[in-house]
Amino acid sequence: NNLLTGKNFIIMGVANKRSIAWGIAKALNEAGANLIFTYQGERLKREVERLIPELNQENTLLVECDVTSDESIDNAFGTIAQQYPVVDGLAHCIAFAKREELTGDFSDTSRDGFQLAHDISAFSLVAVSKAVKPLLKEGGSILTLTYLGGERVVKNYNIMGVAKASLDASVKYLANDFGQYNIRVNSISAGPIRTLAAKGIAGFNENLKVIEEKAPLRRTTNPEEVGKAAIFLLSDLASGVTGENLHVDSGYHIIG
Ligand code: 0WD
Repeated sequence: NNLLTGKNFIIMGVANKRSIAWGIAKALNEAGANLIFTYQGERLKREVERLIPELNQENTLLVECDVTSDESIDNAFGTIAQQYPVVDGLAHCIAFAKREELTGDFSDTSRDGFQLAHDISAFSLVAVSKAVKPLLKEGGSILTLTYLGGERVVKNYNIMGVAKASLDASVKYLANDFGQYNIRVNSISAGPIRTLAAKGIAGFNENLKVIEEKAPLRRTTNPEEVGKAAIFLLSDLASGVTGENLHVDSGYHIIG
């Protein structure tokens, strides 16, 4: 389909082919969008470079952006602005917590681990939203990825759950700030998907088994399904939707 032909989208957080960001990239590519990728460091740059030929993109812009650094964010969006005066949207697919804090008691979270998880997983959305706003000259759509562990207690998700709660609230405040510029801000709450980030969470495989047994669709979610929902939220199909969290989780969130 040609839903997004001629539109420019920034995708942050492709680490490898299993990344949810890559599922979103494939869906946006399929819909005709031009893609701009940001990566965290040299190692991930090579990974993204290897993947890009799978898409039918021309001259894809690849920009380094470490979201823990204001300077890196400024440089990245400055570089993007030089090549793309107008951007139509951004997918923020970034999170991090210390592995040792994704197991055991939440009350054992360190000050440092608490701050780091919030900085990379929640504040980064605020910072990149501010940075991309001047490029969204014709309105636009910002999308982030969240998880059920921010709405209720999910075993071992711990500090990442608390950071996701902060991210979810940030979506609402950003949506309210930016609505007057016809910029929408939404999230997708994805069901558990086996990715690099997910490997850090203790007991992740058991969690997948529970989803297969209990979710209304009786199966886990895949990145392609998140990609399809992303097309909706990032396109004009969702022109009336902002501050929303769309669960793409085989329906698991309704199960008590
Ligand atoms: O089950 C899952 N996998 C779910 C993931 C369920 C629901 C939500 N999510 C969320 C994650 O919390 C995250 O927000 O989806 C988002 C994408 O995560 P992913 O696709 O599961 O994981 P991954 O492929 O590892 O991508 C996350 C990436 C990083 O990868 P690594 O694994 O290298 O930390 O976030 C990026 C990095 O590419 N990232 C950063 N980017 C810029 N600056 C930084 C940073 N400082 N730190 C991490």
